[in-house]
Amino acid sequence: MTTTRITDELSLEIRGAVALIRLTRPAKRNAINDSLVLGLRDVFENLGSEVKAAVIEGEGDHFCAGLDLSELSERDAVGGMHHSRMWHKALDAVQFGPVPVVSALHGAVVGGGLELASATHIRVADESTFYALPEGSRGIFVGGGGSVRVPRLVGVARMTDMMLTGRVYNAQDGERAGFAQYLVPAGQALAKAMELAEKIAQNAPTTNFALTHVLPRIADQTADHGLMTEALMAAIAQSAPEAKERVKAFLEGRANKVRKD
Ligand code: 1HE
Repeated sequence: MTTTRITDELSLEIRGAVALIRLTRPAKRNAINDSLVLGLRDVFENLGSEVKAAVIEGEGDHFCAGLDLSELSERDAVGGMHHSRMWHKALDAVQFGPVPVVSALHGAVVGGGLELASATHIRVADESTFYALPEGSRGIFVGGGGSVRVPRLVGVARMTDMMLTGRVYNAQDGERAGFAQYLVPAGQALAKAMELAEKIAQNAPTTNFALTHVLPRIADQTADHGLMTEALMAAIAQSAPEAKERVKAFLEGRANKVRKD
């Protein structure tokens, strides 16, 4: 296990085939300043080929308090647009990077913290988690991809309500609404996220690519175009030697069966 400090606010630990990326700014509730957002982009653009899956977590009592509001006041409109585009690049690097990403959530997952979580592919929340978009009450708007990604998780109506009224979702309601796919007891999000990431790391790389890069594009296409993209991806996936070997293993009784828990 090696831990590398990426910036003052971010560290990277390699645990076998899983990269564990940690927000390390607990005194400021892991609020995301420019250094942190650029660090996130750099980490995901430079993961080594030994890494097959990643986990993001936050140090301290909260996953992330969103944008560092202390950096907001100096920007004019043009500066604001470039700042938002910088977040877009960084969170695109998370969503469309080389590996599937699991976020381990606890405490506040708010504002830009929710935007970061929604750029990951699987969200595991513990019972202390809460979700909010306080941008509405601060007189601002989301700028880190939230208007694109959050409605895809929970719908436009819920996001509108959260921003207009300041509504906060607790962990249980948040899971039901679709913010997280997994809900675990307090303190267990990281362990569950690592378990899932280790499993994901064993998938065929073509499958992981199809799910992280192709599926979201298909979801944005018309049905007719989506079905064509699906056919192309299906043909590429099934023609890979690894797919043939995995199917053969099942037919010969050497692979796992599907079992309910
Ligand atoms: C911060 C930030 C921040 C905390 N920027 N400094 N996000 C928000 O509007 C959420 C603002 N934060 C909160 O509501 C609360 O801090 C929490 C619920 C997350 C945590 O509460 P608590 O009681 O544990 O901590 P605290 O005492 O409020 O904060 C501890 C310190 O962190 C304090 O600084 P200190 O120097 O007085 O110790 C806070 O000022 C600091 N801090 N959150 C800067 N966000 C790409 S666009 C995205 C747009 C957004 O994300 S807007 C939403 C911003």
